[in-house]
Amino acid sequence: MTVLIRGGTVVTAESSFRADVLCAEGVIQAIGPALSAPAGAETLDAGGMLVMPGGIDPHTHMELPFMGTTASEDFYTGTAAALAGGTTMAIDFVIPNPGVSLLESYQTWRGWAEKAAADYSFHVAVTWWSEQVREEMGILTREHGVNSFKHFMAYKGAIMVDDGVLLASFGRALELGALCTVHAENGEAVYHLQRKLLEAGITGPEGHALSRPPEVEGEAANRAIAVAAVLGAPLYIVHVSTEEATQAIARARASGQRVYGEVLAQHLVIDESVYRDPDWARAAAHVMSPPFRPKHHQNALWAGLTSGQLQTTATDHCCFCAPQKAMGRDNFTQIPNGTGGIEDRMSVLWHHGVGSGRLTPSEFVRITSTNTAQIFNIYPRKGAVAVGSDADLVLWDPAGRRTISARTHHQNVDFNVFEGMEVQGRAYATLSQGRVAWKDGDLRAVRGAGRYVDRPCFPPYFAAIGKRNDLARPQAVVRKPAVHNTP
Ligand code: URQ
Ligand code: ZN
Ligand code: ZN
Repeated sequence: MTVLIRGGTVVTAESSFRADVLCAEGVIQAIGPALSAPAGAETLDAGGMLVMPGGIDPHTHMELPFMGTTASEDFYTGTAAALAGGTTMAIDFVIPNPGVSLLESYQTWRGWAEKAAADYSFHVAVTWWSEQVREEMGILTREHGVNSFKHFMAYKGAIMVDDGVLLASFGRALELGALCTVHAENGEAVYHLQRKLLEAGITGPEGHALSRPPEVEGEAANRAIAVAAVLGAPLYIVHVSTEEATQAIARARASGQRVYGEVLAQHLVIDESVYRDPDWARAAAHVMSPPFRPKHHQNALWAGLTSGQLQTTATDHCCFCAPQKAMGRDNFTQIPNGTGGIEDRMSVLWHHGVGSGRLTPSEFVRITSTNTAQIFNIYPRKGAVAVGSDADLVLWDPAGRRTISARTHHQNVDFNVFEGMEVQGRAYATLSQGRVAWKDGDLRAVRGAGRYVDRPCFPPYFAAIGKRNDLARPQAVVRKPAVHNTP
């Protein structure tokens, strides 16, 4: 398959420039003015459009077994919907139940993901600790291309881990050259508040937000940062939703600590008023953790992205349909947590980010693709428009308008948290491995075409960390043996 993208403006994390792009055999073969189309090539007219690296979503949960049910989006439908929105790769999560082998769980998730229509990779969650976990982390990094390990500081009684596990696991990951990520909410505080709210007779979705106030995220973010600092380990905090956590990350980064922050498209534009919706199902459809926040937190998150204090954007795409959400009809703690967004992230961020002047087109590319590729060490294979990079590209129509709706989206869920949102900026065409998978409303996703992407350990920033830790290493003090003057 050879595709010539003609007449577009290439936008990278660094710059924008007019150039044609020639793709063949799954990679970018040439970039330059007035390229000629080889015989048999498909030519895409990109006049008036931007040619950007395909979006990378570093946080999804396709077909996740969770809270007594399974997320409704599977690896095929979810990656197909991603392609329709200009996202060409997802990094999903292997989440072993406590006590279950990480390696066996990884093989299970690999099996599920074989149906994917676009490239994918996996963070692996450390949900318990033992010598076996330590050993399997090594095998996963050495033999399976895993370079990131997730830790849930929430979900007490299920997948939550304590500080002892954080210390052991962060230390092990540091040895292996792998990055640790955290879901930063104080799970003990959430559990305590859940009990108090239920005792007070608050059972509706509003209880979910009340049980997870911003302080619960702020405390956990600070604690995870402190644990990482003690060990000299880098840290990545997923779905940062509050001013408190944003400030914690900014303080850590200002001190020279290597901490990265991720923001969900949903948390940037939806606020906690959704939980006061008189319609129970609509309120419950917004139950996710961390919950949607009072509006002022959005300003902090946008400022974090504009200033570079927060680096990546994601969706935490974890979908549950109305009957599933209704499992918590009488008790908000039993509403499966999760919302979707993988198809709409790019449009929402372009409209509210670039359209509002908060982001330049290059900054948009940085936070939707390039930063994620660099942090998870798959750059420039991914997240770049460069000769030799994978031909994962989006032809972005900055003038294209659409109204987001569950009635028209390709996601396998009966609700869209951005329902009714009118956005300007849309994917006109999406190339995955150099093949046109989406073009002007025509979805040509191929089940099983997606590849598992190995992510090597020791990203470039680990070398810097190694030097910094060596400098900080405590030196043994050699003392002369005490001399005792015998009386
Ligand atoms: O916590 C997560 O990231 C997973 C379980 C998805 N659910 C959610 O509410 N964010
Ligand atoms: Zn989470
Ligand atoms: Zn998640």
